[in-house]
Amino acid sequence: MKPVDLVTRAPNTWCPGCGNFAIQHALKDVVSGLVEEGTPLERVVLVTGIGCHGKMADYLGVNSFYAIHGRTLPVATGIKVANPDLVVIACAGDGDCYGEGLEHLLFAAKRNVDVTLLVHDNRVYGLTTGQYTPTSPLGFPGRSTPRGTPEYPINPVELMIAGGASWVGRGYSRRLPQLRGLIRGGIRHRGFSFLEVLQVCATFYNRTEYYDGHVYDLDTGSFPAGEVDAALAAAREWDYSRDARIPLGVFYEAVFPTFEERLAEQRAPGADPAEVMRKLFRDRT
Ligand SMILES: Cc1ncc(C[n+]2csc(CCOP(=O)(O)OP(=O)(O)O)c2C)c(N)n1
Ligand SMILES: [Mg+2]
Repeated sequence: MKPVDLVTRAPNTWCPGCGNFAIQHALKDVVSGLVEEGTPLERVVLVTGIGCHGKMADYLGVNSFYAIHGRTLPVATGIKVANPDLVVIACAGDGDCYGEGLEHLLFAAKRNVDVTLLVHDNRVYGLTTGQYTPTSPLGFPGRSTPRGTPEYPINPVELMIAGGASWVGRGYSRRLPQLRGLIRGGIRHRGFSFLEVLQVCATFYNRTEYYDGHVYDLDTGSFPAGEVDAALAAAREWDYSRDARIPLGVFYEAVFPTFEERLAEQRAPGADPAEVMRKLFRDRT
């Protein structure tokens, strides 16, 4: 199967220059690579939220589910728990996932459900034409904040490391080869993979020049991806408002049993609940 086989015939309504095109290409290449390596396409499921990013469900020829705004992760979690053999990928927006769906994000990390989440972080409500989101910078002059938002943004990479996500990365829609590798790494990781993708919104918040001039790659050779303190320090290098270098790559990676594996252990015929709990406690520490 060639990557292009996964592009549907649905008319594409993303704006010219939208970073979603690159994310779509990266995802398409990675999924077709999985299929070449032997994963049947029927086992891949894409769940999206509502927003420009959500159109990925229309444009990628894989089994997909359009969740409602903010509810991408509960749907993805349900699919994975019901059928752990599936490869579940979720595409969410920053408004979708860091605003209305924030509690679901924290719970997906806490549970360590084996889902790969890509957040298309254009730092704006794209589909509803330009309101500020939780990652818009201080002073963002959006449609709903013409005088500039007086709120500080959240730093989702920091939040996810602190929230217990077992794989945390950041990519950029104009660094395509790296983005492919990050998506592949997130899918290979057994557990919750959180991939923040800085995405150019060509129409409402075009940060192309800024990102191009500030991103750099974490040194994968020497960066200790299993250490929370080092990961947090790297995540804090840029706070989504101030002028600073922006690290890209894998910040954190740890392996421990997934939500669905723990559920299966508890429910195994003849399992002793107290012994299962003792084992789970040992596995996590
Ligand atoms: C439950 C619910 N709340 C709000 C909306 C309105 N709504 C649709 S898309 C959107 C914002 C999308 O922004 P984001 O998630 O950042 O996605 P983008 O369009 O930027 O990709 C909102 C608020 C909705 N459709 N449903
Ligand atoms: Mg957005």
